[in-house]
Amino acid sequence: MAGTSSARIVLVVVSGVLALIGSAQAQLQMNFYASSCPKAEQIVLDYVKQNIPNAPSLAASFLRMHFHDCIVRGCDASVLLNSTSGQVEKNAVPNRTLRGFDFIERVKSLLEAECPGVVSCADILALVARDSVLTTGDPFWNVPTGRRDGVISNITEANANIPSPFHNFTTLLTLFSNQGLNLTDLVLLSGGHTIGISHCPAVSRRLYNSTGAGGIDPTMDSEYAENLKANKCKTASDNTTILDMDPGSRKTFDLSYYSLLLKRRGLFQSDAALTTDSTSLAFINQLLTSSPQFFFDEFAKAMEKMGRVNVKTGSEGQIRKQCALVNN
Ligand code: HEM
Ligand SMILES: *[C@@H]1O[C@H](CO)[C@@H](O)[C@H](O)[C@H]1NC(C)=O
Ligand SMILES: *[C@@H]1O[C@H](CO)[C@@H](O)[C@H](O)[C@H]1NC(C)=O
Ligand SMILES: *[C@@H]1O[C@H](CO)[C@@H](O)[C@H](O)[C@H]1NC(C)=O
Ligand SMILES: *[C@@H]1O[C@H](CO)[C@@H](O)[C@H](O)[C@H]1NC(C)=O
Ligand SMILES: *[C@@H]1O[C@H](CO)[C@@H](O)[C@H](O)[C@H]1NC(C)=O
Ligand SMILES: *[C@@H]1O[C@H](CO)[C@@H](O)[C@H](O)[C@H]1NC(C)=O
Ligand SMILES: CC(=O)N[C@H]1CO[C@H](CO)[C@@H](O)[C@@H]1O
Repeated sequence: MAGTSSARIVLVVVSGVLALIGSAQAQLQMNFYASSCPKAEQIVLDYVKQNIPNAPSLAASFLRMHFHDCIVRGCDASVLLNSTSGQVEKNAVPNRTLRGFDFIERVKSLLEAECPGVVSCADILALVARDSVLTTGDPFWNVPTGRRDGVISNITEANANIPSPFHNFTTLLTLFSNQGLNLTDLVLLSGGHTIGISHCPAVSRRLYNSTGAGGIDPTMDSEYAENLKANKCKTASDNTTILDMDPGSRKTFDLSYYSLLLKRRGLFQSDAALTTDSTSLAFINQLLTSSPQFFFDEFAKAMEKMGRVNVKTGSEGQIRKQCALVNN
């Protein structure tokens, strides 16, 4: 009896240690490429610093691209893959407005020249997103590295997992929870909408096809809605006009996104939805009554957490040679 149970304890201890080793291997770490490609992170940063000032609007696109990558099959650069079938994530509705794929590919080619086959596209995207947002001033977040690239990209999964601007709070929280992200992460990461642009189709329904007067969504500030109809989305079918996500402050990472939400001037139903849940609303109020630095610090934690979603590490996946193509 005693022999069996001590053997059992040994087994438990041994498997515990193995699990620890396993999970240690499976973790991202700061400066993962320190010995395999010491200049990697500097090369990314230099390229971003040199080129984002010529195309500053790409910073927002990379932040969004990183999110779309992580929320479908984990942060594995699946969003970057091309296909001849037109059935990859890139082709999914929410991805049609992503910009900057060629920029990522150019960073990749610099890193392939420096250390071939070492730095993953998933890490490159995570670093480019962080470094390019930092060109707006704030915030900074840690990007532990060691992600590996996936080999599958599937349009159906992108359409199913990427939240839509028409989703309500329950659906948004479900989609985030499916990836191990919680309500706090949902509110903080939605704060990414403090920078960048959108197009009319994401908001037309709220302007032209809702239950309120003139087809306006009654949960949207009517003055804001009338203004968008008069000056931006002049017809219900406009699919080209660009809108600021955070009018007046789309280039600055700040709290104004949350202030607008309380004024019922969130652009999408999904933005407005954050005020429909009492816990979420209380957190928005907390953000607004704290210093911007509190938002930056919390946002940074949420970004680091998002960057760990279902990552492939160790010997999983591969290190692509080109970000748009699986190695053959
Ligand atoms: C919560 C659910 C979310 C929904 C429903 C959503 C939806 C959208 C939509 C519809 C656009 C406009 C696309 C266009 O028409 O061009 C957009 C833009 C953007 N989103 Fe989100 N998003 C969500 C969460 C996030 C998160 C978590 C981040 C990053 C942390 C993010 C960052 C951005 C950025 C930076 C833009 C501007 C992109 C640009 O300027 O090209 N979004 N989002
Ligand atoms: C894409 O994913 C969907 C849903 O998981 C699955 O039914 C479909 O077979 C996948 N497509 C391919 C080409 O693997
Ligand atoms: C949210 O949307 C889902 C899917 O459209 C729907 O089933 C659900 O009833 C909605 N929830 C609320 C609270 O409106
Ligand atoms: C969400 O997770 C973070 C840790 O990642 C935690 O600090 C926060 O309290 C959680 N929020 C909720 C609503 O559970
Ligand atoms: C208006 O909304 C209804 C119900 O949501 C939908 O069936 C219809 O297709 C929409 N019309 C337009 C022009 O978007
Ligand atoms: C915009 O709408 C026009 C006319 O309906 C259509 O031909 C075009 O493909 C649409 N463009 C996009 C980007 O969806
Ligand atoms: C991937 O597709 C884009 C857009 O169609 C194209 O510009 C790019 O050259 C392709 N990349 C590769 C490596 O084939
Ligand atoms: C950036 C990108 O790849 N956009 C594609 C999104 O999907 C549409 C339609 O499937 C393609 O035409 C775009 O090229």
